[in-house]
Parts: sequence; C-alpha cells; structure tokens
Amino acid sequence: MDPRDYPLDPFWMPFTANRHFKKYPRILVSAHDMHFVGEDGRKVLDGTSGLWCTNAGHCRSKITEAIREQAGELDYGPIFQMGHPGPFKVAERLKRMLPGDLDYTFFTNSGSESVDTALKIALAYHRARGDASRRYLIGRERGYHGANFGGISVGGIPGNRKTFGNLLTNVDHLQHTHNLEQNSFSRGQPAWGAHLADELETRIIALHDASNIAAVIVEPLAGSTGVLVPPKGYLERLRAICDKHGILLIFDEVITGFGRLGAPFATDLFGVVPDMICLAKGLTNGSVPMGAVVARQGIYEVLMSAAPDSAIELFHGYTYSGHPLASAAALASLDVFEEEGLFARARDLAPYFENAVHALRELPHVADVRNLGMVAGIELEAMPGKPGARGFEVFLKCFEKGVLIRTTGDTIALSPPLIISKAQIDELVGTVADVLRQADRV
Ligand code: PXG
Repeated sequence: MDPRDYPLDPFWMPFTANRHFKKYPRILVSAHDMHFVGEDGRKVLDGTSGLWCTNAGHCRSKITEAIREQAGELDYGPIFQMGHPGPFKVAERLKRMLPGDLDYTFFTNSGSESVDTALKIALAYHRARGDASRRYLIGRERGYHGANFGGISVGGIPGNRKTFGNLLTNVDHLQHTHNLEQNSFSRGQPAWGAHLADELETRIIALHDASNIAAVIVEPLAGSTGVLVPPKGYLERLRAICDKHGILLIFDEVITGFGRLGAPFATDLFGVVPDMICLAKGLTNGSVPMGAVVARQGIYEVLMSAAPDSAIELFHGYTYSGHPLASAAALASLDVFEEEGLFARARDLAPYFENAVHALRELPHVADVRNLGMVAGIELEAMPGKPGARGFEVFLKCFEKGVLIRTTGDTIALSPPLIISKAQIDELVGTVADVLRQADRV
C-alpha cells in the first residue's frame, strides 16, 4: 500500500535523477538533532548536515521557536525604502563575527544570489571609482558558485555549464588545485600547490591585463566538486596578487562559513581577508532560506559616496532580502552556535574525524582521502566507462543502512552537523567502510 497521499510526478526535482528517484523514492518526513526520519519511520544519521547547512543539527528548539514567534509578530515587511529590526541585528552580528573591516551586509535568499550579488557589487564598485573597464570576473575550474547565470559563468563544474551554452562573457578560470600524484591522502592542507595561484598573474593578468579585471572569486575550500582543500600558502598568494593589481578577492564561504572548518569562517582559519564574503546555508542553520554578502568598508563607502544624497546607491535587491523569518532564524542560529561553542567543538573534534576517515584508505577502490575541520572527501576509482556510477551506488547502499552521505561523481563528501558525537562519527564512517568492503557489488 502506498503510504503517500500525494503524487511524486509534478515536482521537477533539482539536481536529481528525477526518473530514478520517482521509481525509488527517498522521502524524509521529520528530523531531530543528528537524525532524519524517513516516511517508513526509519532513522537516518545525517552525515551531510542536510546539504551542508544544518551545522547545529536539526529542529533545534531555540531556532524553531524564534521562527514561530516571528511568524506571529511580523510575517513580512517591505525592505525597499522601508525596514524592520531583524536584518539590522543580523548585520551587526556578522560585523562583529567577521575579521577586519568586513562590516557591511547585503542580504539575499541563497548562496546563488549571494554570488551574483557579490559579482554585481564588484562591477558597480569599479564603475563608481571611474574604472569601468574592469569587467572580467575570474573563477576557478571545478568551482561551484550556485546555479544562477553569474555563478555558473564563474563556476567550473562542467556538467553545470555545458547544458546551457554561452553564459557571461568576460570570464576566465584559474586551474583547480587537485593533484593526486602530489597530494593524495593529505591530512589537512596539502603541502604542494601554492604556486598554482601564480597563474593569476602569469596567465590571466598577462592575457587580459589587470586593468580589465574586476574580481577573483574562489571557494576557500571547494566543496561541491568533491572537497578540495587549498594547498598551504595558496590563498595567501591569491590575496597578494589581487592586492598588487587592484583586483577584488571574493571568498565564497557558503559551505565553509559557520564553523565547518573548525573556525568561524575560512577567512579566520587561513588568516586571509577577502574584500567580500558570500554566505548562506549555515547562516540560519538551514531552517529558512537566507544568504548574505559581507563587504569591506571601502567598497560600501565608494558606492555610497558615488551617488547623490537621498538617491538609491545600488540598484539591486530582492523582495525577500532580510526576510523577518530568516532574520529571526539567523539570530537564533548564531546564538546556538555561540552558546554551545560549536565552532570550537568542530575544531576539537576534527582530529578524531580525520583519523576516522583516513582509516578508509585501505579499503577497495579508495583513490584518495582528504579532510579539513569537519569536512572530508573520499575519492573512489570510477567504474570503467561509468563515471559517477560507483559513487551513486555507495550513496544508495549507505542510505539503505540508515546513513545519509553525499556523493558528487565518485567522491563521497562527509560534512556532519558539528554536534556529532564520536560514536556517531564511528557509525557514519563505519557504514561507509562496510559498503566499500562489499566492493564487488559496488
Ligand atoms: N556557493 C557555494 C560554495 C555552494 O556550495 C552555492 C554557492 C549556492 O547556494 P544555493 O543556496 O543557491 O544552493 C553553494 C551551494 C553538494 C551541494 O552536495 C552543494 C551546494 C548545494 C547543494 C548541494 O555539494 N552548494
């Protein structure tokens, strides 16, 4: 008997094998702390923080209460030429959390919108300074910056681009930093590869000229593509080259923000301060959609002073920028992170997690294990002629065994909520190990 009172067909699911899913559905109906509950009542351990967003675990009462309360008080408030308290408070919290003069927050509703917003601000900033020729936007191969036009243009995951033909022009890409010959089974930041940043100067600036380049955008640690940890010194070099040539550096911290790497943000961990930072996901612990771009003071000031008094300074924004429910969820999430010391917890738990995932090294088909903070990538050898098939099989088998992992191609990405216990780390990694041991069948 079908327990569902709704059809599966009309929902066109995102980034999903729709036909396969609708034949073999995996429906989650509730969640609490480290677990989902499936429609069959089975508990599923969350090894992925949903999609990298529920860093404090699920249905945390402080957050759900704050959302409920806000929904009864002010459900919506217009945000163009009007205001309500929530986003002002969240912006102040972010200003206090972020280093340097990363002081001004523009709100969006997703990581994709944050990226497109940051790219637009970069263009607007240079124009406001009278430097309108700076139009090139530089991304990196294998980068993921969301699914909107700007984000896929600077993004470098082939599948996300090639279906759509021409995208933004005036875009170029740095090479990615993945190199199994040099760096396989690195623990934390790989030693080899800082020099890859020099390509910004030796190829990209040489080709396009710095006077035409607006910004470089990178994920400090590339998540979606299968967890690529930045080589030691790499981000520092990118920063230095951008500084030398007046190019803005944007960190896309949609995944790395809010404790994932064992520090509040990647900018803290690496000691490299970008000009803008893109946020989403963990900002509300995944509970209500919200994204943000935080800009350095100099960017804000240039744009403010370029417009006449009482004029709109930036023609950009969304109906739901700084939505009251999202703001309430963000404030409560930031409280939970702080009260429970979750970023420090992630830092302290990271060595245990590292040892657990690196024990997978000996298992069949494991080509690499890499990790930083509370994120790990386990790269599997592809089945001959069937890239991605082994990854998908492992994902399905783990789910059958009550554990949710994420796979991208043949790489497993683990990014559990930061509240995970050591026993649950053992269960998560142990389940992956069991599945890999049945190597003949995967
Ligand atoms: N930037 C980065 C670095 C991301 O990881 C986005 C932007 C876009 O965010 P939105 O909120 O528009 O989806 C992301 C999103 C996965 C996975 O499993 C990763 C993302 C989303 C869904 C799945 O790798 N990253």
